[in-house]
Amino acid sequence: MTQDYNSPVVILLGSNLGNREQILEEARQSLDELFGYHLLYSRICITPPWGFSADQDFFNQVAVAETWGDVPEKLLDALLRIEENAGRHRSSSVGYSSRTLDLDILYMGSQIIHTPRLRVPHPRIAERRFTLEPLCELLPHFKHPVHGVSNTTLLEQCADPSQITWNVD
Ligand code: A4P
Ligand code: MG
Repeated sequence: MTQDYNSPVVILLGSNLGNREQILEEARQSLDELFGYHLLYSRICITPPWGFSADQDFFNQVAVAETWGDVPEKLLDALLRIEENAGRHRSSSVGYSSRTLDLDILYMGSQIIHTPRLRVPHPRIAERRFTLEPLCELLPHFKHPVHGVSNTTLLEQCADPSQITWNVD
């Protein structure tokens, strides 16, 4: 069971541009290749854009791997390459913009990482229902290493009013 993973690496997948379902499917294949086995995936949820407005809602999903054996920045580099392969373009405008694929590292076990390129746990987990809902599907009991409470508690305390729906195949 996922809850028994000692040091889970948790990644949030997000897409609100292009064929979102296909983009996430290809991203899952790339993540499985990167880690060398089939990761655990939450269901896909459909979520309104958080923090900006956009034409399409997001498809969000959480992936859990057992561990990452290399330096954390190498995982970030690999995720950036997967984003680029999905046609991700970063605009120079300030604020969020629509994207074919975004891969965010939510947790790397209980590590706390603050480097110029990487912050783990992802700093905005507690504020976002689009992150907490799929996260709780896989790791309800995992304790946030900074807040010291479980993902379920974070979700219960989350003030985000966003309406989340689950994608039905
Ligand atoms: N970076 C630092 N820490 C991390 C981390 N833990 N994981 C740096 C991944 N990257 C991390 O990211 C900017 C830089 O963050 C990276 O180069 C990396 O060095 P980016 O992908 O270029 O920019 P971004 O995603 O637009 O900005 P940011 O601040 O990462 O935003 P978020 O937190 O990713 O939020 N609404 C819904 N419904 N669903 C979404 O998925 N996503 C966002 C983006 C906004 N609203 C959304 C969603
Ligand atoms: Mg991001």
